[in-house]
Order: sequence, then C-alpha cells, then structure tokens
Amino acid sequence: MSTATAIAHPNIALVKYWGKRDSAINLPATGSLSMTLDIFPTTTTVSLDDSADHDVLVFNGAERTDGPAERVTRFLDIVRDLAGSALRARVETVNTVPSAAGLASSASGFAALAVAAASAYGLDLDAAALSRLARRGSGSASRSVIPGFAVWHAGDDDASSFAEPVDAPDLAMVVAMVEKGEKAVSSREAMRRTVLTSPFYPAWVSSTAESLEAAIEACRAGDIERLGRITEVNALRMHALIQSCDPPIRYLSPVSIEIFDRIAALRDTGVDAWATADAGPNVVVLTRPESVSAVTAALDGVNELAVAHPGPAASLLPRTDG
Ligand code: 2P0
Repeated sequence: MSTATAIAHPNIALVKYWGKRDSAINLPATGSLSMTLDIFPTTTTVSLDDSADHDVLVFNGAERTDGPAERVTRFLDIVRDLAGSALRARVETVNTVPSAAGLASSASGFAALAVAAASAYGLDLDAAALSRLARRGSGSASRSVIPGFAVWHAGDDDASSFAEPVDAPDLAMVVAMVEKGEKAVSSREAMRRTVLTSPFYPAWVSSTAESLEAAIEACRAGDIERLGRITEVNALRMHALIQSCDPPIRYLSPVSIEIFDRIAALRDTGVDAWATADAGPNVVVLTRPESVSAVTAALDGVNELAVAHPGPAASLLPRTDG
C-alpha cells in the first residue's frame, strides 16, 4: 500500500489574492505575492487503500465526514484523474495553525496534501506542477509549495497559473493572534460575494495588478520601505473592498485596528514595520529581522505573538515505517 507524508507551512500575502476569474479551477483575478512562513506547519499523510470504497479524512485526530472531507475527496479526484487511478485514500493531517482564523490554514493544508497525494499516487511533478495542483485545492496553497517569497502568476488557464520563487530582501513577520475561532464567513464565500456585489471590485483588480508589479520590483531591488508601503496599502484596500459587499463582511476587529494604529505610530519613531491582515482579525507585521523586538515591544500586552521568518518549500518527509 503506497503511503507518503508531506509538510508545508502557511504563507502571508503582501499583495493579496481576492477574487476568482474561474472558480472551477481557482484561477485568480490577479496575481499575488507572499512569504511562506517557517512556523505553524501542517503535516499530512496520504495512504492508498485498495479495499476502501471512499476516502477517509482524519483532521487533528478526529475523523471528518462533513465539508472538509468532501473538499479533500474532490481534490483527490483531480490527483486520481492525473494518475489514472481509482484507489481511495486515508488522509491524516495535523495542522498547527489555528484553522479558519484567517491565517492561511487552507494554504498549508492543500500544499501538504498536494505533495503527499502526488507522491502516494506515483506522480512525478516539478515545483510548478505541484503549485498548480495545490491551487486546485485552495488558491493560496499554490504559494505554500514555494519556499520564501513567491509570486503566483494569475495566468489565463490551468497551465499558466502557478507560483514561483522571487528574490527578496531579508524580512521577518510578527503574527499577532487576535482570535483563534472559526471565522463567520469563509474566504471562498466572501470572495464570491465581493465579485458579485462590490462596486469597487474592478478598481481592486486593476490597482492590485499595478501593486503586484511594483512589489516584485521592490522585492528584487531590496527596497523594503517601498515593499512595506505596498503591503499595508494593499491589505487595507482589500478590507475596504470586503466591507463594501452586500451584505457587508468585516473581518477586522477593533483590536485589529488598534494594532494597525500601533504599527503606524511605531513607524513614526523610525522603525520599518507595516501591518497586513488576511480574512480574519489577526494582524501580521512585516519588518526587518533586526526590528522584531521593537515590533513585539510595541504590541506588548495586546496579543499572543509569534515570530516568523521565510520558510521552506513544501516537501516529502522520509518514510518512517521501514
Ligand atoms: C491571500 N486570502 O492572498 C488572500 C488574502 C485571504 C486574504 O487567499 O477559495 O483559502 O481556497 O482559493 O486561498 C484565502 O483564500 O481561497 C486567501 P480558495 P483561499 O492569501
């Protein structure tokens, strides 16, 4: 029985993915830029089972038969199609990132699943192909396959929509955990609602495409200040966009806003630090590695904090069963 285990880490976007051009294959409306973290790994084992007539998902020790299990089966169907296999699988996943709290748990989850499932089903895929495959599970997972900084090219079809590495200056992130609970509206539903109802959506698409080009240029030039400014502006534009849906959605809480204010005040004292937030109230601060302690001091007493640096590619773990 073929089995494989993979590990992957979440990523935080500096220029965000928000809105799909094609939801059937997760083609994004724009490209995006992210840093894969070195904390909060997801470890996933895929074991093929020739006697089973359905897939099994065990998530953090508990068997699931609801939405996440159906999403895993739909993803494995794509892998089975590529591999020409009908075998069902047992998927055991251990996720250390607080799930569904806007900290990219689906990114590390589907990146680890893509790498483990590709191996278990005998597919030999390069990094771009793994990124494309992970994208089918969750858009942002395309970037968690890649180490460090990654650009996900929007592309115009399945073949051209994948992430690849980009050179970047030395940076760190401080994650401020505001809440760990499940968010009220999933990113998937919120993106759908945004595309359908926000009058600002076309402006988001055009301005994000411009921000992405500028951010890649800043990355390659090592221009941290420019990259940081683009990161914070893009995050606040995304949250303004999300708030403009009908019915509206608001992910940032009063504590999140307070953190953005504290980071702006810290910047006024000469420290390079910029805030961003994904589809939830947690805030992530981009900074220079030498300024991490200034950032954590500025956030003292507010939150549970975690410090992250650029992390590794999603990868297979050596087999331990001999
Ligand atoms: C990002 N987010 O670029 C943006 C910023 C959240 C806010 O990608 O529907 O879980 O699975 O493709 O990847 C979260 O959306 O959505 C996300 P699907 P995904 O990181």
